[in-house]
Amino acid sequence: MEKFEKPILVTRPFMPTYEAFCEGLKEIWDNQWLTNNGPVLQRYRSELKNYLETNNIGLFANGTLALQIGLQGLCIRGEVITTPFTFVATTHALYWNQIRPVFCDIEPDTFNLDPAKIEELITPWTTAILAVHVFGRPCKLNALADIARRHNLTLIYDAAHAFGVRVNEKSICHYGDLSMFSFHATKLYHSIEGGMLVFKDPGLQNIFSYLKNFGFKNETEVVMPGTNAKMNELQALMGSMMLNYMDMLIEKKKRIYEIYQERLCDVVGISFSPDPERNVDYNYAYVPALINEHEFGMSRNELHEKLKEYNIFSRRYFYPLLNDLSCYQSVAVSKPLTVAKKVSEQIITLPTYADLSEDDVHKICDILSKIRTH
Ligand code: T4K
Repeated sequence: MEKFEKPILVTRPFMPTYEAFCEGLKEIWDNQWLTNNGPVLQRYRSELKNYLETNNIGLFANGTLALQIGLQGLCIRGEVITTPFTFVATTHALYWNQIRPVFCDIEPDTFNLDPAKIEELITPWTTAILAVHVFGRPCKLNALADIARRHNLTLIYDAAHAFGVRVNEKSICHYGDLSMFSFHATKLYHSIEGGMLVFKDPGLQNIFSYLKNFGFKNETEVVMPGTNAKMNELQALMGSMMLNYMDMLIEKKKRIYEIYQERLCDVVGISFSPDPERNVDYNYAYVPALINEHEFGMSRNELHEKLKEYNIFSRRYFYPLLNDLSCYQSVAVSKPLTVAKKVSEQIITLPTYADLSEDDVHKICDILSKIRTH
């Protein structure tokens, strides 16, 4: 089988046309206003409020800074129960706030924090749960809310992958005390770089605004030692334009996901998570698959390398587990992370992006089947 002529990457950002973006840039040039809560950002914030049906949002330069500021604004301290199966930024945000991460195992089907394993990790120092909707799959929202309520813990979601996901016909941002969304270029929906916090307590609005702008309350008053985490006008323009494409993007990614599932469900050694529950409108942001080495006849790592021979660049999101990274090896792990370890060794995320053609998805499936047979 022929290799792809051009590299097939795990993702490519969707973009409005060059002409349309330039048209939008005119307003920014006319305004001579590039950042610091400019008019395009203000308009974009209103659009997002309508889209998400909430007033309590804050926009940031990226998701990592948003999460750091979210934790800081909520005054989270001590220990936070979180997942080791996520992007490094989740745990980094805890560390930047001098919070100790307590890693908890995950569920084998959703790859999200396992609610059944959280309570045994709660200590007098536990202040919050930081769960991640991994690959946009919603966590067990009711179970987590119940644990948080019974133990008086703040419930925070890293929803970096979950923009566009709805549960019970409302945006996933409405669950928990605070959710962080990443608008990075590699996400289904993006603003080049960007991040958003959505929160329950409207009183946090001012605190987040101060924290992302050096702590300025007005020209002369600095009320807290903030940082610089502002979203600029070009990011806001991209984010605003991209909102118009949300339905199309989800539809395209859904079709790609379905082709992979239909074509690969019979390939021995490759498996997918069960479909999300019926009350979930999923965003199909990623295509994660598990490779069972014994059944597939090749390890996940070998497959990841083999695909490169065909010019296909899959990714191993998320491997290694965070507790195995050199920077987090000193974090004590008190309970086994058996499921997380296994998933992290078997996971492979396959290419998916809006302008990946259906023919190319079929070809990737043909190549995977061929590799399995040989
Ligand atoms: N929490 C979670 C759970 C997250 O997944 C993330 C970010 C965060 C927090 C933090 O949010 P941000 O601060 O990033 O807003 C990528 C992204 O950089 C990162 O945003 C994302 N998660 C993570 C899962 O994936 P890398 O290191 O894999 O990116 P990179 O540069 O290797 O790009 C991936 C693929 O996309 C490559 O094949 C190249 C292609 N690509 C990339 C860019 C940037 C393009 O074709 N065009 C582009 O412009 O981390």
